Amino acid sequence: MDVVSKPITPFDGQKPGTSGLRKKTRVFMEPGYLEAFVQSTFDAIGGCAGKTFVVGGDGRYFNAEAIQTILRMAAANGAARCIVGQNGLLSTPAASNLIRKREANGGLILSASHNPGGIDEDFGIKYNIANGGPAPESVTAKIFENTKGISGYKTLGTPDIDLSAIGETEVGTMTVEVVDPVTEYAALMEELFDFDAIRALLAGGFSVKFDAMHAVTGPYATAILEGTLGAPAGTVLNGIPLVDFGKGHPDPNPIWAKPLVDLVMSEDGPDFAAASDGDGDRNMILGKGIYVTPSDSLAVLAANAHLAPGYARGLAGVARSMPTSRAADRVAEKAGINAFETPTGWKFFGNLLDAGKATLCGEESAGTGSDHVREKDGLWAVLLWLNVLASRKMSVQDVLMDHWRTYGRDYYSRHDYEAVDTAVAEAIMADLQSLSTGTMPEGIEKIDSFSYTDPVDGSVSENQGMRVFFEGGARAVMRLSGTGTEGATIRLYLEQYTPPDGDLTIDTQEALAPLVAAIDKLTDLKTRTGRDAPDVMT
Ligand code: G16
Repeated sequence: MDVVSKPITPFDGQKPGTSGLRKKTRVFMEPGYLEAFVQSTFDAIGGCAGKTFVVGGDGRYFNAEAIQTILRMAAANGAARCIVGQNGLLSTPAASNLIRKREANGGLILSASHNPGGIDEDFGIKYNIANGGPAPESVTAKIFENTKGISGYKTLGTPDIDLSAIGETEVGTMTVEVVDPVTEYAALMEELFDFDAIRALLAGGFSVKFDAMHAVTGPYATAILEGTLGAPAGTVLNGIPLVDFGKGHPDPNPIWAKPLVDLVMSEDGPDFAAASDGDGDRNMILGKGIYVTPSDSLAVLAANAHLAPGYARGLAGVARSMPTSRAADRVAEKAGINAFETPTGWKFFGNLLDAGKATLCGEESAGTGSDHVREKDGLWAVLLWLNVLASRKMSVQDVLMDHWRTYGRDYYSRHDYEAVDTAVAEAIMADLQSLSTGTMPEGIEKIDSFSYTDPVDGSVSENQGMRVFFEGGARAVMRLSGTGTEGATIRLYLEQYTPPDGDLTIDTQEALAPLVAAIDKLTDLKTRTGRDAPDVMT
């Protein structure tokens, strides 16, 4: 085996964000760019000698080429085995599951999640550790340090490996094992959920549509929903993964999955509909005539998870990211279980799940998951909802109303201002920070910057977003996205609680309008960004 050492000079800005390194595809295609990051990762984890990795991605443009580069580099760095999804495909939760099931040392996942794919769109890579979850900040910080001083990388001069056939191939001294991307994941879902009950629900005429958005969940949803559970053919929409996701944004929210939302809002729409994103870790849940916000979805699932066999023994606790609404906390309080508030980023849930402190986790950004893997999981959320509906024999709308009548309703929305000039965005945040000290403006109880101390390892993460607490209990949060690839994205998260005996059916944006006005007065957001309205409202 001829290991080749190639010299390179460091690239600026290879700092992993909320979820790995995300950049424009053309940036990743610059000679040596991907290699510099991958070698820095291998060096940060103490080398590859004798190790096993899982490698796969969401199938977007450059996925296939990047995997070949990674396999050659892993072999040259001494790895023993790489387990790769057939044709390079693995959803993020399926990759997490494979890392755990096969006791791999880690995994490299190629995705820019819900961002569009294509040569002029986005690409990304992240490293997951042996528990199947995203590398914690201690590891990503080391990777970034290494990128700054890197001088070369190791590779092999071998030809591309055929990833279309299941089986094993040798690359130098490393074995490449190509596996079916769906099999292990589907088996896990069958362990967790009452498939007989879901099958009976579907057989009884309960109609479902699942929009895979031309992304990676297509094969998973087709095999499980239409195959094992017997939903009619055509239940899965846009089920073939495409390198450019059909030129869409594979982002399951009411803007980018509008056709699906229109469908459930129509007279003859399905009883239940859902969508997942580029790499299969996000979800959107809809019922006939209703959109379930991710924060409510987490709370409803927390209150009902015991109806699924995998969670029948109850939950140890529920964790949510700080900007997620406090609906889940109300469920935890009533049930007498732990409630945790973490910074944005699934990596912060890893320790809580490993330590058995939390069982369910969720984020406002359409992510829900549990201790079955160490990533959020789109299709898992869909199956848990179906299990709950099969067991309670109620519509989505009735389940939600019943929930609000029990716990009250947290009216909630996120407003995004995208591609804002970075200096302007940073100045808005800095000014808000400076308002946190001194006399509070009228109507505001407290402004603070969220910082988190991990209850398991004691690590501290500071500056995780500005929180504004209003008199009367409303809350607004402002932070800059860590996943964008162009300028800055300002995220404004708005939340207003109404008790069970209050008005539970106000239009969300109407309910939150006074809060939007108060924040605009406080920050001058619209004038400073030059926008009349947000680009996205979830
Ligand atoms: C990633 C992270 C999530 C986070 C989301 C948005 O999701 O895994 O934890 O909530 O980004 O982050 P930000 O607000 O910083 O843009 P995904 O689905 O993009 O991998």
